[in-house]
Amino acid sequence: MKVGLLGDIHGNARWARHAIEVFGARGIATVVQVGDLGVAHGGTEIEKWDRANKLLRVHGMTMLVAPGNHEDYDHIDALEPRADGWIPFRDRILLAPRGHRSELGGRSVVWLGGAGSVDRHARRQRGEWQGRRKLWWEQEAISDADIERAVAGGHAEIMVTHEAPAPVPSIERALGGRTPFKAHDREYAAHVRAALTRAVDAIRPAVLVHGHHHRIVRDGWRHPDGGGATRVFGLAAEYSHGGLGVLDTATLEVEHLAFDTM
Ligand SMILES: [Mn+2]
Repeated sequence: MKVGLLGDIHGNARWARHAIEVFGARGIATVVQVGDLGVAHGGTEIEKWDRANKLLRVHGMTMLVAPGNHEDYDHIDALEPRADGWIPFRDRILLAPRGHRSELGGRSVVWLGGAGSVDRHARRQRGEWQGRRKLWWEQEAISDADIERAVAGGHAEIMVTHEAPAPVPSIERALGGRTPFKAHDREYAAHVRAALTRAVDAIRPAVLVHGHHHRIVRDGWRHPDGGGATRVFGLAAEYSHGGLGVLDTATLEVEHLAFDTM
């Protein structure tokens, strides 16, 4: 089974429509979106997501989402989960609660969204300036209860996350150097990443697919006891090379697609 992979889109419905057309042309029926979808509601957001949902329906496609750190979690928390656990943002756009389990092409999958925002301080401040508009949600952080739920089902072959485990050499290299972010926000983000890493260590998936770092990652996370490694594939963000990908569930290989793919 070929599964479409969609990186962070930050609410860009135009890029989402492009992705749906690309995957539709390849006969793909299931799209995994790795968070920072841009969940929002009210005003023009309603029609925007209704239209994206309609396009998914036209292509007979479903988008499965591991929510990120830039989502309206107050809205997500107000949605009623279905009997199978999926949270319907729309009937074709399903959000995975933290620790959700499903299958893709006969492979076991565990979903664990969330990440700590390194720009937490700036988002709170900008929200204040914009008339107390909410730009940061504390529910973005992965809690101990989230980890317990994720780990409870034991091993899974595939893990879909927003944040990446640590360390992943190519991500650490990219994060090195100067940063505009406050030390306590960087510590907070690292703390959330460490929480995710504990879950990955307990689940030990063969493959982990993530977003958040806005870059192509084709790397690995070594199991701390030296017993093996999880292959780590990161998707880039909207309008970038590697912002789209394809996972072959038979081989567990991931292909990153070029920006101009159609
Ligand atoms: Mn993002």
